[in-house]
Amino acid sequence: MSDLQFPASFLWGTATAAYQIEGGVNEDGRGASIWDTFSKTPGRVENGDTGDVACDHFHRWRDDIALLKSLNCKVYRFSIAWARIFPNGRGAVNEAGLQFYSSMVDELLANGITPYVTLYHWDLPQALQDEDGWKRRGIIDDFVNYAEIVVRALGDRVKHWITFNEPWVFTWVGYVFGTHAPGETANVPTPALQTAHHALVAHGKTVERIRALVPDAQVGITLDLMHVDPATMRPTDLEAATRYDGFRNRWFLDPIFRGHYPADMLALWEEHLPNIEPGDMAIINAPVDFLGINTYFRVVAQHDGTVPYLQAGQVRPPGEYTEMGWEVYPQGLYALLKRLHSDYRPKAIYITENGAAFADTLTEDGQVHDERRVAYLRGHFEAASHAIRDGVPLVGYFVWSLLDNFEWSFGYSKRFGIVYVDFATLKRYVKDSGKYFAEIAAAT
Ligand code: IFM
Repeated sequence: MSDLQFPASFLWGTATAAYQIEGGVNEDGRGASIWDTFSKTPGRVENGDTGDVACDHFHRWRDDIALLKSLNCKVYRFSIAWARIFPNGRGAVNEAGLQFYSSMVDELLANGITPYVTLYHWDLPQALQDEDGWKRRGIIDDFVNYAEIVVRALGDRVKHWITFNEPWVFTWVGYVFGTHAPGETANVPTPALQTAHHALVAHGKTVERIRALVPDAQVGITLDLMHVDPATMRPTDLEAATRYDGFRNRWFLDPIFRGHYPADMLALWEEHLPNIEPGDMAIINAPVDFLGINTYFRVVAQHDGTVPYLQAGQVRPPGEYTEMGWEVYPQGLYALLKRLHSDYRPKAIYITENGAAFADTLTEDGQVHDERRVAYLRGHFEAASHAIRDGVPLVGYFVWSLLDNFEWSFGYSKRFGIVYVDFATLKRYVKDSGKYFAEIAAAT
């Protein structure tokens, strides 16, 4: 089986997120989230799709956990919908929401699967967005309070916590580019930098709060990171690649691991900086037990004077691309892992998401022969195995995703699952990639 070598302790699993799979949006007292509002706004999501039903995981979670077990998952990463716990973002706790996740945790543990819980995977309660969402500094306390309630309820059994999923995405795409909820746009980076700063401070405070509540907890954050290559060796392109890396990677890594924003980016965005209060950077710099990385592609950057506030854009090298238009480039995963280890020395690294969207076909006998996804996974598993061989403390790998699901503004048009979902019947079919994953997970 090629040259895959993982230590016996390596943790294989899959990842999902609440809004993308749960459905049941009006059940058991759940409040509205920004993704309910956004997806119901005409023109925002392809085909008018919403998460109202999604994969109906809210009703089928026991079967889905059986599926995880059949795939030999040792670990499972899922997120909590804030609006199930606090329908209005804060105030009275909705006990039914806590009970839903508590039962899931029990079922996972009964099946020998360790839960990894993400506290925020983009579905902000709409009530908090009505108060300016992540732009308002007070949201930091709202988040910490929400996290505390969840951790108090589950922390006796859940020992692995991820504060945020991909803060770059929900701040830049939600508050500057406008193609994710809440759909705001700006022609300066300030709203992204301000909302990201609030999320980072909330992260640091939550790390400390979780440790105080659950002394044996492992706490980390998940960042969306990528290897960046320059398009040419011209100085302008080399500098553009450095800026792109600052924009996508270092703006988050530096404060978390070094306690300051990167100096070159502070200079570049001098006129657009967020309000930073005394003590904030030390809070953000709270030691984490692990770094989670979501990584799918590399970026090849070139100088582009037409791109405001960055003067850097992407080129599309020849090669293979997924349905998302993302380059298939496993060498980038190896390079990224090596670089994170040498530059930031996290105690442990998890790949908290990696996978690919391809156009799948369900055969009449219920098979999905997704050989391109199998090849994508094999290439990335090899890169991960080489990184471990070369000293990177990579301890686990969560494939994105368990199920085909609601892919945000693309609706159900992009399939990332290693299990196919027929959205007409909601029936699940394990794809060839699921079978391949199960073999690898069993062999480790
Ligand atoms: O579906 C998303 C997920 O919610 C966050 N990371 C990237 C995935 C694929 O786009």
